[in-house]
Amino acid sequence: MDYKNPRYVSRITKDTFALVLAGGKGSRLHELTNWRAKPALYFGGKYRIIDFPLSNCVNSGIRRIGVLTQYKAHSLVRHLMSGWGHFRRELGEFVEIMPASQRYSEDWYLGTADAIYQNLDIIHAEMPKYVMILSGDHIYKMDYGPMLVAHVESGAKMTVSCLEVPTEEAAGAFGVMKVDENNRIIGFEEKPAQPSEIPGQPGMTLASMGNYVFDTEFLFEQLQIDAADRNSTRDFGNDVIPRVVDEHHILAYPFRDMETGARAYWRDVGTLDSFWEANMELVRTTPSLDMYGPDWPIWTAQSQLPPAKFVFNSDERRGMAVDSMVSGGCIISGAHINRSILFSQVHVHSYSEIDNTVILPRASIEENCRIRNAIIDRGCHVPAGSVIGYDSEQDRKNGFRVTDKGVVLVTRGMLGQPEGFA
Ligand code: ADQ
Ligand code: ADP
Repeated sequence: MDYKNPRYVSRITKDTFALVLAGGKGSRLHELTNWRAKPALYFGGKYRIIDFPLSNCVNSGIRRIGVLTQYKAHSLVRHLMSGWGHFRRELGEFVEIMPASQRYSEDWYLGTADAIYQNLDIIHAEMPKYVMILSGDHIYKMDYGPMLVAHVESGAKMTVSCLEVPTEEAAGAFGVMKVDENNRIIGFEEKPAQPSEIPGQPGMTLASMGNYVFDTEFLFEQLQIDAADRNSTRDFGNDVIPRVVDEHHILAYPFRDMETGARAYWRDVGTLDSFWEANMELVRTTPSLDMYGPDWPIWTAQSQLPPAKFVFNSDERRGMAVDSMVSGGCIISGAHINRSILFSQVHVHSYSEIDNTVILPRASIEENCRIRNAIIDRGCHVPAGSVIGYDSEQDRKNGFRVTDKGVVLVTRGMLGQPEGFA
């Protein structure tokens, strides 16, 4: 192929079908994922995590997208329908929801490879040259075009995107690979307790991001082999990748910052602490994730809401927010908000003080509350005078969840209010 032709990359992205895996449970997020799948988790004041891989696809020119859903998919489906339903099939563009629907077996999706296997006929009907399989769980901005080009030019059958991460972070958490001087993968282990280090870089490990490009024919062939293997857990990381690396040309694609070539921003917000930290990072003066630049917009579903409102209360006490992000439909009346993120339609009433807190949509904080280092779930009604985040023991007694790092999670269930609708 003529890679000097400027249409080269767009021809490859056009020939790609992206499948976003969005069925995961995210069990270390505890009650925050009781009613929603991890990809439906809120992030950054107005987004859900799934918006990041989907926006990456659209910005990269991949416009045939399937989202594989399973666990607690209601709020995810609602979000996809209201925010991502405007693509036009007649132009060859779509975002389609692909729920587990027992088309090939009596089972739900077993592992990630089975989730793709159960949709092979749908993929076949699209006849893409390449299939890109993406995790719906991560926050990052990535142009998938260069990864696809690297895949095509290397002649590999499959390409795995990877990052250099500290070895202690990788242990038990990520798939870990060894590569040769041409980035060909020569060894892969899923979540080893003691990951191997990168030669010449002590303390660092090459980790899989859980994003894969396949030649379509190779994917079909390997998924059939996997389905016939009675010992397989039907997972890409556990079964498919370790099986193919010895016999086939599998490429590692190192993901780097698009502009600087430095270590890229990528967050797996798998725990309450990392969820809280990743949100809190955004209210820094210059956060490492820039969502304000025009060149790589993150799209989302948004409702029609009035602007955020800040009011003096009747005693002339200012309603104000500093070092904070406040979304549409919020009303801050005589309350002080510091280093916090307020999603849409949050109301905070007089004499309340909120610090270092993430407040999800439609929560209301009544008068005279003091809240810090907390995550307040969607729709919580926090009663007047509540004190949260100042005394871990008291917080636990009140039924809230307190993490090792002292972040407090408050959900409707913990407040004795009706749950569900996430
Ligand atoms: P994990 O993230 O632990 O490791 P997994 O739990 O299988 O792997 O989740 C991968 C993606 O698939 C997530 O987006 C999840 O929501 C989704 N998913 C999980 N089970 C599913 C199912 N049955 N149906 C549909 N979707 C499902 C993977 C790789 C590692 C890699 C890390 C990076 O296996 O090698 O290092 O991702 O985070
Ligand atoms: P508080 O009891 O904390 O003072 P209130 O709910 O009484 O909070 O609201 C105080 C002020 O906030 C109101 O006087 C008004 O200016 C503004 N406000 C509250 N709710 C609304 C609303 N629905 N629409 C517009 N402004 C509102």
